[in-house]
Amino acid sequence: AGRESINTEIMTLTRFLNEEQTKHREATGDFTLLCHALQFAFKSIAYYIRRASLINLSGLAGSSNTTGDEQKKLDVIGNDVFTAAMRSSGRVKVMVSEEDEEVVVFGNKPNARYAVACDPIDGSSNLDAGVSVGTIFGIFRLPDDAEGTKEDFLRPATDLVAAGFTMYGASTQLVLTMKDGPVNGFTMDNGLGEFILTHPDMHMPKKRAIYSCNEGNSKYWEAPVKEWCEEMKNAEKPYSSRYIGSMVADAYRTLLYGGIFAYPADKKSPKGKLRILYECGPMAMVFENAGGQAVDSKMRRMMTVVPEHIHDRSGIFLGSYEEVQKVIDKHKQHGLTG
Ligand code: P6P
Repeated sequence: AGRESINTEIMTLTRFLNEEQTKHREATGDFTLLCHALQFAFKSIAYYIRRASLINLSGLAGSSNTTGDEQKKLDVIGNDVFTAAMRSSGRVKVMVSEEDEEVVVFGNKPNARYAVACDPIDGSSNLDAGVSVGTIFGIFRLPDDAEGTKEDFLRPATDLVAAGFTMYGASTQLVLTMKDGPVNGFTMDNGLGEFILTHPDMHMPKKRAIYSCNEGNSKYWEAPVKEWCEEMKNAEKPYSSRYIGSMVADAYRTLLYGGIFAYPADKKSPKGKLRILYECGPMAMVFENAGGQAVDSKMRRMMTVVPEHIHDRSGIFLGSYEEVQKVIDKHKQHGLTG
């Protein structure tokens, strides 16, 4: 009597992953171990991001990454933390990171059968402004005899066994999906130090009058993209525009509320800006598994696009099924199809 009603059945990420494993008879537990290492990386990065302003970790680190972006100290820390967690898991043979020009091969890991692509801190250019940033990741299973080379990553996102992203915002969110599986959202409970399942089996609204793109690029856009955007703005009930400039934040809102996120390839960025392996591919898998769709600037299903190089970029339209369909139909009117 009078006992505080406590929930003894909290579904933590740890418990979720263990229960996932029992669903697969053949599971060796390697994937579960890898996901626990991922979980630790997300907790660590969240910790450093939150302390950044306190101990002046933000600001430039004086180095720059593969694309010449000024690297912020947290970029470097995020990459080091993530790489260390993958190495210590003993289950990852090779890794691609936005912060490393070449693949990172983890030597003498006899049980390592996974390849992980990640952007440790996506949106980091917004860090000093307090905008939500996040980690985007995709996990490939390797053939048993794989050496662990960049060729292991030159595959379509349909090969991914899992993908997802975190968002270090007002709270720390994790969105995780397995191949052909549901999309599950977790929220970090700082008291418990655990991710808690708060958004089980996420399904996007089929349509929503919200568009998210950097219209500052519109003078460079191809005709179908310009027409698509103008039609939304001049609709009977005009669309709302929401653009944060941090992919994880724009993607998370689009996943929850519906709408469409677009970063088209254009005359300024003919190959697009966002990276196939650790931005477009993993996001496409999350959105498809949540009932949405994702295409590149040639209207090809994003999950079928194969990068030629590990840092290749692509245009992307990502969002509610019917909203992306509008872009596809507009391109069809112009005789451009996937
Ligand atoms: P723009 C952040 O720098 C990023 O890589 C993504 O997170 C974001 O969606 C995009 O670039 C923003 O690009 O050109 O609109 O500033």
